[in-house]
Amino acid sequence: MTGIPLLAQSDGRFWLPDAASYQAEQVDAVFSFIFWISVFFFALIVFLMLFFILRYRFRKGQEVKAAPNSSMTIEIIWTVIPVIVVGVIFWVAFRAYMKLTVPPSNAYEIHVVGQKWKWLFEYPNGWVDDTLHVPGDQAVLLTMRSEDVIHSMYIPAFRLKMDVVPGRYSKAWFEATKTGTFDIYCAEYCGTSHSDMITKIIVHEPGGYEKWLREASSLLSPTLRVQDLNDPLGLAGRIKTGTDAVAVYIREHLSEGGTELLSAWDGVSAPADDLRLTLISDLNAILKGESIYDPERFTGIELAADTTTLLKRNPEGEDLIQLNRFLLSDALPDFFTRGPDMVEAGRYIYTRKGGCASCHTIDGNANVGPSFLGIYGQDRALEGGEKVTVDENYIRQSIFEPQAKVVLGYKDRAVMPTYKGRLSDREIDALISFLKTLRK
Ligand code: HEC
Ligand SMILES: [Cu+2]
Repeated sequence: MTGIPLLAQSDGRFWLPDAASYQAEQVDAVFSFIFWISVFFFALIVFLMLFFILRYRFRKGQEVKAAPNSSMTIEIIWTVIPVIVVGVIFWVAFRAYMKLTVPPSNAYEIHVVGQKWKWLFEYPNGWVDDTLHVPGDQAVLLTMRSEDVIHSMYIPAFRLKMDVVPGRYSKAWFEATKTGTFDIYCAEYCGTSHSDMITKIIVHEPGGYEKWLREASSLLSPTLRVQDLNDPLGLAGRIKTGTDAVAVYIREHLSEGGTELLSAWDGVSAPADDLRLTLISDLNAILKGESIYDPERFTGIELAADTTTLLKRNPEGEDLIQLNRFLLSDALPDFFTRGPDMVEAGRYIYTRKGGCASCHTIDGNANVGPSFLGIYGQDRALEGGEKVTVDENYIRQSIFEPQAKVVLGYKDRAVMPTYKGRLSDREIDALISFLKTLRK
C-alpha cells in the first residue's frame, strides 16, 4: 500500500474493491446508479445556487420586492420529479435485492461456523477448513451459524455481508466470477480478538476445487497437520479414540465386513477427524523414527485374528506402518478419507443417538409424530393458524423447543421432548442434512 494509510481497504485503493462475483456486479450497478443521480443533482443544485446568488444579488438602489408566496406549478414539479427518481431507485434496488436474497436451488452448500475468533468452513464431505474454497462460476450457498456471539460474514470483493447470530441459521449466496484469493472479515465487533477474525476465500479454476477438496481431505493433509499437531494435549485423547476406531474398523471391515462403523462409536461427528489426526501423528512419529507402539491403546478391544497379528507383530511400530499403509491404500473405503459424512451422521442420530425413529418415520406414514418424508421445503400449518415453511430454523426450533410451533392436529399429542443440551449444533446440522435427502 502506498502512501494513503487512512484507506481501510487492504489493497489501499481509492475506489471500490475488486468486483469478483455476480452479486458485486449487481450491487455496484445499483450503487453507481444512485451515485450518479446524486452527482447530477448535486452539480445542478450547486450550479443553480451559485448562479442565482450572482445573478440576483442585491445591488445598490434596487428595491426589494415581495417574493411570490406559493406556486402550484413549482410545488407539483418538485414533488413529482423526486417521487419518480426515488421510485426508480426503489425499483432498481429491489430487483437487485431479490436476486441477491434468493439462492438458486442448485446452489452448492457450504456450512460456516463463526466462533471467537475464527471462521470454520465445513464442506459437503465433512472436511473442515479455516479457509473458504469455492468453485468459480457456480452458485455457492453459505449456511451459517455461530458458536457464541454475533459475528458477521463479510467478503468485500463479493459485496457480501450477513450477520451470523447464535441460535439460528443465516444464509447468503454468491457466484464468483473471478478466480483468485480475496479477503474475508468479521464485520461485527465480537470481543478481544475480533480483528484476528480474518481469513481468505479462494476461488478455484474449473476442476480445481474438486481437486483441492480431494487432496485436503485425504489423510496426509498438510493443513490438518499444521493446525492440529501443535496441540499435544488435545492429541493425547484423540490418539486413543482414533486408534480404537481403527481397530474396530479393521475388525468389522476385514473380518465380518460391512457393519456400520458409526454404530461402533459413541459420538458421531468427531471420531473420523480424530482418526485422521491419530494416523497423521502416528505417521509423523514413525517418519521421525519415534516409537509409537503402546499395547495399552488396544486393551479391551477385541481384534480380529489378522489385525491382531498385524498389530502385535512388531512392538517397535512396524505394525502401525503397515496399518497406515493399509489405510492409505486403495483398499480403504471412501468413508475414511472423507471424514464424517453429514448425511450418515444425521441418519445415525435419527435412528440411534437421538431416537427420533421411535416417534417419526421416513416412509411417509405418521407415527407418534409426523413423518419426515419430503418435509424439507414444505409449507406447514401450525396450531393457532400460523403457517411456516420447513427450513433449517424451523427444524432447529422443532428440536430444541418442540412446543413453540406445534404441527396442526397435534395439539393434544405434542409429546416431543426437547433436545436442548442433548444434541450439539453440529449434530443438528447433520440431522438437517439427513432430512434434506428425504425427498418424495
Ligand atoms: C416422543 C416422541 C418424539 C420423539 C422422540 C421425537 N419427536 Fe419430533 N415430534 C413429535 C411430535 C408428536 C411432533 C408433532 C408436534 C409438534 O410439532 O411438536 C413432532 C414434530 C417434529 C418436527 C416438526 C415436524 C413437521 O412435520 O413439521 C420435527 C422437525 C421433529 N419433530 C424432529 C425430531 C427430531 C430430529 C427428533 C430426534 C432428535 C425427534 N423429533 C424426536 C414427537 C417426537
Ligand atoms: Cu466475529
